[in-house]
Amino acid sequence: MSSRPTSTGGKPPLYKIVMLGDSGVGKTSLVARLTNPDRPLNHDISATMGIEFDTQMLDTEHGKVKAQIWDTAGQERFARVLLPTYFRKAKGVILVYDISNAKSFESLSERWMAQLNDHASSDDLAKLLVGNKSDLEASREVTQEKAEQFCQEYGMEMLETSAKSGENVLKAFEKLIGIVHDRALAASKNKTGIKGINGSQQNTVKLDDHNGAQDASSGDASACGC
Ligand code: G3D
Ligand code: MG
Repeated sequence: MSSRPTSTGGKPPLYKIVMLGDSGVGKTSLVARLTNPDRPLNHDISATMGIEFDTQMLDTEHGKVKAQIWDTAGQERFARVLLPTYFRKAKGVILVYDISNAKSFESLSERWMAQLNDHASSDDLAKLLVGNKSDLEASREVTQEKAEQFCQEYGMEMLETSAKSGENVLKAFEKLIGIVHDRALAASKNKTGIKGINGSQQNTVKLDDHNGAQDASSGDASACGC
């Protein structure tokens, strides 16, 4: 209905989103599949510690936006001290578990949701639950019903993906970024109110630039503050 694009012409808004979940669930593979869809899954993660991010242009119902996707580089146990940096100015989070690993699903409520609430104002973050490795149906340990219960409890939507086959990978990122963008547009409308009528498109980008992750729009790691 109100599908007026808001980022036509100008610079597309940039939103930081973060990947969360146990080691081995496929976070890095999902990002790699999105940003390099033709690359085989066989990635070589060097022994880097800390955080890395990649940017990707994505389509939403209301125009193109740029997603800056942050991922823990290396072992998640190093992430604790880096969590404040990790969550700083994030607008969305993808909570990933492995459908063939019940423990990775339990970790979401036992560990990752708590960390999320400790370090980010949860209301400000759009969240998406992703059950990865859907190609491993024969070894499934987490039913869709269980995942749906989780979603109801924490107020989010979910998708099952396979970084291996590519199934639903783009859809998952587009879904989250769509929610993030809609929220930003709504917030921008509220903030600009009547005054914003003249230049709402410009204001959308500017407001987002102030609140978002614009400093690193070039993909320059120096801007991440880590
Ligand atoms: P992480 O970043 O969450 O720690 P990785 O997870 O992306 O490093 O992936 C961990 C392992 O799971 C990798 O296997 C990777 O190839 C595999 N993997 C990731 N996504 C999928 C998927 O959708 N399906 C299947 N079958 N495997 C997947 P290795 O053997 O390299 O450790
Ligand atoms: Mg990883």
